[in-house]
Amino acid sequence: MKKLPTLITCLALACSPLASLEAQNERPPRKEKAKGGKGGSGPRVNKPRIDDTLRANVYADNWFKLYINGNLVMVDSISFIPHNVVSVDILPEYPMTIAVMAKDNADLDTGLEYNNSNLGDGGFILKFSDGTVSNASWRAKSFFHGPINRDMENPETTHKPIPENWFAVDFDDSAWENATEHTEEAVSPKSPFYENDFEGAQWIWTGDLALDNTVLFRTTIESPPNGAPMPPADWPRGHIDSSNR
Ligand SMILES: [Ca+2]
Ligand SMILES: [Ca+2]
Repeated sequence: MKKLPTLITCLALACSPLASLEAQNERPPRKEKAKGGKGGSGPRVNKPRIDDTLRANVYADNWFKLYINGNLVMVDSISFIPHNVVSVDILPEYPMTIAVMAKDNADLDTGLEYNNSNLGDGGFILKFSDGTVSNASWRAKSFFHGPINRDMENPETTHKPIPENWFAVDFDDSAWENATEHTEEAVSPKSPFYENDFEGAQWIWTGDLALDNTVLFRTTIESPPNGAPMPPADWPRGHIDSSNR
């Protein structure tokens, strides 16, 4: 019987979805590190913790890479099939410019797949745990189209050069069209999609799900869409140099 009050507390508070949300927003104070403890020397730095990160869920038919504020943070590790969800933890940074290259599986010369026997289609969807979702407010532009006029007998394609700085924060995407939202039926996602949280997100592409094969998307998120507090301005924002140096 001694355990009962603990159980009731759990049922009433911590186990309800609302309570767990509140618990996330009221994070416990950081433990002060004892002087002379393990770690580097120097002035105390307000460092982010793992529970300061966002969970990013992304699914692309067939492949994507994603930049946040000019830094590469996600790459689909499976180039074509099976279709997969990529989930990573990212440190929020607002305003947050998200830039995505998404590719349908398509031969660069014919626009077809499976040894030029098939016309495939694309699709992209994203949700971050701060409430960021893909939708028609994003900008989109196709850089690889074909087969032109769906001609599978004599397939021809067009390519536009991809701007060198397409993922930069200050890249001008104002001439790009808005992304087109597509139905789940049209994209027909495979099983991993249903095992991850994409609630509220929309499937996006250009207007042509079948013939536009390489699509760039961009959007900027000014503040957490779910109303969460802005991250501290004094978090260290260093970036690892991934070159072979
Ligand atoms: Ca295609
Ligand atoms: Ca495809």
